[in-house]
Amino acid sequence: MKTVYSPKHLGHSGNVELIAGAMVPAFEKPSRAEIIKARVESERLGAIVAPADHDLAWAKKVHRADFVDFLPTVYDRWLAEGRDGTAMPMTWPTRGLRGDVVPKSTEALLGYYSFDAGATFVKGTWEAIKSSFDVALTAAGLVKGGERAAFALCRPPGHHAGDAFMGGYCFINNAAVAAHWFRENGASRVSILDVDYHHGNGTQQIFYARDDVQVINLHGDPQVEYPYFLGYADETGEGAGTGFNHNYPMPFGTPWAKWNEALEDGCRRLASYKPDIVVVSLGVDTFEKDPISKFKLTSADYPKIGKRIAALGLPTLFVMEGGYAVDEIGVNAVGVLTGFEGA
Ligand code: OKP
Ligand code: ZN
Repeated sequence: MKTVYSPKHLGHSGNVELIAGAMVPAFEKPSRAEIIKARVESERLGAIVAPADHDLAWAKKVHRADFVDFLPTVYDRWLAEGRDGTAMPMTWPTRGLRGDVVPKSTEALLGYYSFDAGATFVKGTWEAIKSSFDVALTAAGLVKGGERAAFALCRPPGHHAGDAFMGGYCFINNAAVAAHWFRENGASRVSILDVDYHHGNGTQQIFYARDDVQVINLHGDPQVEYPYFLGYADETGEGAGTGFNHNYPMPFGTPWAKWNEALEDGCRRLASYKPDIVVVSLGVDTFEKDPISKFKLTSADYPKIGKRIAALGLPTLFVMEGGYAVDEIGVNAVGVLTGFEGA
């Protein structure tokens, strides 16, 4: 399968994050995508192609327009307020505060448009966000054009970003944008299968009331794992979307055998929905050595994930999400793809 990749992600670099009370270099760093790209090459997965420029109107189909328009302005506003380094919010309009009024200061706007401090900006961040969006839509175009599968090597990731909020390293929800694009380009039904360790709260929120995009999420139990405030099994959709959202929260320490039971159940629900396209939110932070996650999958398990997804027999778009064990991220992510191809 072809991989879509852009070096423009490299400018989203040098930012710090707040984790467990300390400022540290962000775990979501450029080497992640570079190592995956190198593995795509050494495994001869297929051609690596550059993305084409796409209109942000496609982002505004799943995100609020004012949110999308804010993103390119963030870092210049931050500098204009006399700051430098990493831009991040520190105040949020939670219960008891005015979440209905758009503020003016950059820090306040960052809080208004975020659910945590984890979507941080440096000078090259917007260009990286835009390239990640272009990568997803270019790869979607390959699948619509008849390829059985394509790999969108997106960075930054997207699945935590919702209609008008960013967070958790995510800004534009690349998988959601692509899923909706398929809906407007010939697909009647699209399934999103999110195998990242963290619940894809943004993807769930975007499609929660829709019956034309099914969302299936396998992840760490939100009672104890980020993003904490969404991802429970009783969240099954609302209105017309009732019955089209499926969550599989799992405890710390979950090994392949247990995780695979959830994958099987998710794939069974997916197949019975009879989608025209599958969009896989591909995170490999389920890995036993991931520095911020607590599942126990091994490198030998990733090809099995790809093989199971291939058995669905559907056109498939893989969209890169998380994975922070950088030394093994290429082996694990590309392992899913070669497992798919070999099946
Ligand atoms: C993004 B993706 C909790 C820290 C959480 C944010 C993690 C974002 C993961 N102790 N930090 O889903 O891989
Ligand atoms: Zn994750």
